[in-house]
Amino acid sequence: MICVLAGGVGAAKFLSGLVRAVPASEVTAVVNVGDDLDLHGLRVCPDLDTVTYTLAGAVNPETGWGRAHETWNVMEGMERFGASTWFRLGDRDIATHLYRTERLRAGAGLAEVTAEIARAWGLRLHLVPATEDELRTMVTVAEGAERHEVSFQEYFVQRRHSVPVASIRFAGAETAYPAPCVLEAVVRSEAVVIAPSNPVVSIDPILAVQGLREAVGARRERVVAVSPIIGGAALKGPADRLLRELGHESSAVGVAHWYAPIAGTLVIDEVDADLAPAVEAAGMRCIVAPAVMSDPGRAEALARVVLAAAGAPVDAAAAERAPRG
Ligand code: FO1
Repeated sequence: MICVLAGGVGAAKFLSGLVRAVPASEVTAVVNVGDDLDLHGLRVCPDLDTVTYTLAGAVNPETGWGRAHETWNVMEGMERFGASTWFRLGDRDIATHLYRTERLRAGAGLAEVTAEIARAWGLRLHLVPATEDELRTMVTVAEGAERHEVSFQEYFVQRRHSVPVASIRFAGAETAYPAPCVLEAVVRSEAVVIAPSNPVVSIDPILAVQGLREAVGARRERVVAVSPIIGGAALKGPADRLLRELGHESSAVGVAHWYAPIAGTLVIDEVDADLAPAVEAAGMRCIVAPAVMSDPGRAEALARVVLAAAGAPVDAAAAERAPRG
């Protein structure tokens, strides 16, 4: 069993590669829920849906989130009423939020509903939210002289993450407990992988769930992180700026300092090869490999590097069975 701590787009790409290297049924993805929001009476779980749609081959390839071949009739209708539509829900995407909300209202837990949705898409990996309890990433933004706290999506989407961040907190973390099977996946897996997600707002909200940071740290020698910062920049999203704004170096070395307490190995891209000594000086074993997942084959190759680094067996037969390309 391989346990992967996952955020959104980068993690989804990595998982697509991982399930070509090992049987999907041996993968448990523990996914961030700090981005979740209640909108128009619906529960929206962006990172869970991004992983689901990507692995199902149904994700919008341009954006990396939402459905492919989407239409926006409901959003147009809502605009007529003057409803807020800055967070855009496509017509196909809304089915997921309707179903999830209906099931949650019927008393089902988010883990159970997530498994139903994954199964409906034919996914064989175990997809589980980090917690079923309320946990929300809150961002204090510095707009001009004043600072105020907004929700993650008000920062990420409404403000296009273009405003400086003064601080981040995970509301509800003190009373957020691991969802069913999460702790077991972390403790019993042969390896724990920190996917190339945003360390600040995608991975840390997972580690903020009670007991998870400790459980991962206890397995440090079997924990392998993949740097989402390549050449000092994030391939997508604000990870580089957030690290800087929060006083860290926006580089593979900054990521090493961020993860060193809980992960024994960091995989960095070849463009950062000269940083390997500094990563090792930060206390992590450093592995240099192609980390830009520009196609499923490269994502698979990266996953194989990570598995080898963790000392986890790769199922060659699964690779043979996996569709190429
Ligand atoms: N990102 C945007 O930049 N604009 C949107 O309108 C938007 C809508 C949206 C709807 C569903 C969903 O699952 C994701 C959506 N995202 C949108 C992306 C989302 O903000 C990010 O994927 C995560 O929250 C960060 O990883």
